[in-house]
Amino acid sequence: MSSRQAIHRLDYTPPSYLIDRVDLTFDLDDTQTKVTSRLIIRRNKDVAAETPLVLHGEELKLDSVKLDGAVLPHTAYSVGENELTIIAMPDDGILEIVTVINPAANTSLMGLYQSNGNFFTQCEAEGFRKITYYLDRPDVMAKFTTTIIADKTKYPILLSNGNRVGSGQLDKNRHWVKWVDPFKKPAYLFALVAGKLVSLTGTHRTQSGRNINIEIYVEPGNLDKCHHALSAAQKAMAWDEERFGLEYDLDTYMIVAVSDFNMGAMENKGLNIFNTKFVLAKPETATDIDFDGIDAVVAHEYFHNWTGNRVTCRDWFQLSLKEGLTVYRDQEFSSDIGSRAVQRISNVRTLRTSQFAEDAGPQAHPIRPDEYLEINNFYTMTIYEKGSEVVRMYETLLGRDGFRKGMDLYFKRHDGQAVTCDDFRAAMADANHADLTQFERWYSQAGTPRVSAQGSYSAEAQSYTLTLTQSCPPTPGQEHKLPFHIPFAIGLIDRRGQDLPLQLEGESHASGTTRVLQLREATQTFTFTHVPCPPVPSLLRDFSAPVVLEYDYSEDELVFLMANDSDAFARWEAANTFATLFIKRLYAQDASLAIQAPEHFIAAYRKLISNDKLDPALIALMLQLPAENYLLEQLSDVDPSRLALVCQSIKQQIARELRQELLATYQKLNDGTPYRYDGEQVARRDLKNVCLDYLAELDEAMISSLLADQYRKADNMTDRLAALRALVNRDGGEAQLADFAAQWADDALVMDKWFALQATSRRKGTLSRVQTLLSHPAFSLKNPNKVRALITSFCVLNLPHFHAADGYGYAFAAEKIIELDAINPQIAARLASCFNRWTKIEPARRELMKQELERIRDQAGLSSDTFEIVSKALAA
Ligand code: B3K
Ligand code: ZN
Repeated sequence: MSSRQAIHRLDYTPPSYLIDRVDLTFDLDDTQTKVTSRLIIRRNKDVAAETPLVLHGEELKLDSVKLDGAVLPHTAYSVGENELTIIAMPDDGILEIVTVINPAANTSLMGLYQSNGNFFTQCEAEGFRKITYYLDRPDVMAKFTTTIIADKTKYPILLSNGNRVGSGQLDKNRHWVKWVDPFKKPAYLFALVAGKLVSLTGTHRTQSGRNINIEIYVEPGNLDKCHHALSAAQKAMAWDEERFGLEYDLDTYMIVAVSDFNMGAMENKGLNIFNTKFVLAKPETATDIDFDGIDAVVAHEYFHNWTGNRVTCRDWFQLSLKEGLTVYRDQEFSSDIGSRAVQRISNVRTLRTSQFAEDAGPQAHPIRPDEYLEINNFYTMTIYEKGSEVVRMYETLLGRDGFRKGMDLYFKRHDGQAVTCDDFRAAMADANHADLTQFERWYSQAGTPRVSAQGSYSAEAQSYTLTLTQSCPPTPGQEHKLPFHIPFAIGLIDRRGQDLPLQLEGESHASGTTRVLQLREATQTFTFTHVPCPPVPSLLRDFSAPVVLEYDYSEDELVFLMANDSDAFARWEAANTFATLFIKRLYAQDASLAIQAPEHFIAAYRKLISNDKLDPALIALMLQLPAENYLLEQLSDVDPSRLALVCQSIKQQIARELRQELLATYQKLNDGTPYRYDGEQVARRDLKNVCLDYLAELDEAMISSLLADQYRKADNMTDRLAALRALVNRDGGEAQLADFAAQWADDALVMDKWFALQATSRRKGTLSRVQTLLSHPAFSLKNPNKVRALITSFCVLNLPHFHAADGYGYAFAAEKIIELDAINPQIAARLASCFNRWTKIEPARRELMKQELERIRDQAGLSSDTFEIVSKALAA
């Protein structure tokens, strides 16, 4: 267990020593892998202090240390729990360190570990120190050479970063392969893979005419599920050349899929390692969402080659420098290869449901945090998703060309360096001669700003005046906030539903129908002239800033915007705002009163379902009620069971009143077309399955057979799973669940879906079924995908069962967090976040949640990962 010492951003000092070259030799063995590391080290001349050389290391058995070829006596170094100190390190020298590690016993999935008998590594953020002693910090960048020695039968494929430069046979059926990475890199980008793997290969020809080999490695039997990932890599390479002028820099780009992995994927130089979930897909096993996810994650990891690898982070506080930027890039990629509007709405929905909650809770932190106990806890929605919104705001403020100029300058200045968020902002400002000083507050202040808007129309002056006022609630350690620089996009719509040309006071003519206002003060007023009639304002178009908008729309105005707004995000937002308003009202009303959604909301939905001019995917998004977790954030002293009941009753009412339209649309779209993953078909399936989801609320034999039919006849997982989900929630779907498990028993990713469906079921007895499933042969607490499928989905998505009034849901979560903490602290800490919003819940349950948090906190030997999450939650 690492010590519970907070690390502070402002304590950063440059490294006292630098490493120019690393030569690694791995002699692979299940329990005794020998790692020989030869480091060419020199003192950092820019640092004055005469310090000893302190190398990081964790859970290592030190075998020997040599300096310039001579074995060092024990008096020349000291070994601590987490470091190796070379007491009198000369100004430069060659250090050779031999350590022995036990990959078979490594359940944390950090460092070198085994999965299904093969070897894999995960080094970000601080996993390299579990392989050998090293200066394991991102600002130490070196050129790596890696030789891997292993049994030839068990491990025919031996991979590492860079180019394969040699191979040969050894005695005892062993062989070796040598890899050289010509680019210097921090240790967190090191990777090694060894095992029995097969590969699908393809090529990409760059704009400058180079041929890149793309190789996707998977376990035998999975080759038929790699084609989508391969085409995703090809699309991503072409897109980055086209949009940002960035080409791949090695001759081979490798992706390896592994089933035991803590997160989605990892951008190791030239050798990306992926969770199987983001590689393996074919229509029978993967849903449309899975296919989208593969496109996004493959692109994300590939894009890191420039934003993360060529230009990396100086220290881990700068994590959003690479993550926010790379998420922005993958979102743009997905928008360009699919529907921009759908992509934007989906991203905003995720941001508001999960990141806004994080920003309002005990773990709130700025996108560039000031301190942490455990860096792995900071791979958060804030760093990634809000980080991406902050990058997007540069584009909104500077325009697409201005943003590109900033990116070009960033690479020109910093290629090969480890830099900070300030360096990125400076490149954007300098390339555009823009003043982005105030913009820095997006990096230093946590919390979601609120912008309240008030409009008034003057018939006499033919003008419309908008007053914007911003504020930001306190967050842990930050009581008072200063005003942000907020790009606020707006349109004005006339009574016929047409966008008005916009002319701000002082301008000589109108330009455009959407304008980005620059809000910098606490309160600012903007006046539009030449406005012929009272307009309906369309505010925060395209969600131009990650803020909460407050504007007192009437229900009529919301219905009007739902039908007329030319901005797809704002149009969806009108439906979302309307639904949120009345759900909150119905939740708060006396429990004995009937739960009835307003008639004109139902009427607006009726029109929407049958609108054949709108993209079906957009209709599908607008027809979905706000997520329960999003609603929970807007309430206090919440009774989660009542909230779930209100949402369910409204769904039933919509299904009853719009039965005819839903059924007609369902039948029209369920036309038996063979499955294809393309934009048009995905959109049609989305809408079809949203209709099905409503219809499943109706207790009718006809609907039962419709669901059973869809389950049976589907030629793809999207439709099959949609039917099964509805069946499981309606009547248990026992027959189909058994059929599904029998068919897919050997496909781990499909079984994850099977576990998740049951964990999120709203039927009685769900917790006890989840507990029984823990002993299912396909379940393992050591596999993060399984934990997420069965346990995390229950705790995060199943509001009524996780928050059962008897507290059994909470006790179950705590027990699993404690059990997991001993196996894999990162996964335990992630799961522990399900208690984050305990102060939002009504007093009786709140007390039960608090007791469980205390039980976890007081557990002997708790990891600093879980301790950090739980102790911060308790401090709320
Ligand atoms: N950079 C990795 C995440 C590493 C997480 C370490 N706990 C994946 C990504 O964001 O692309
Ligand atoms: Zn990333």
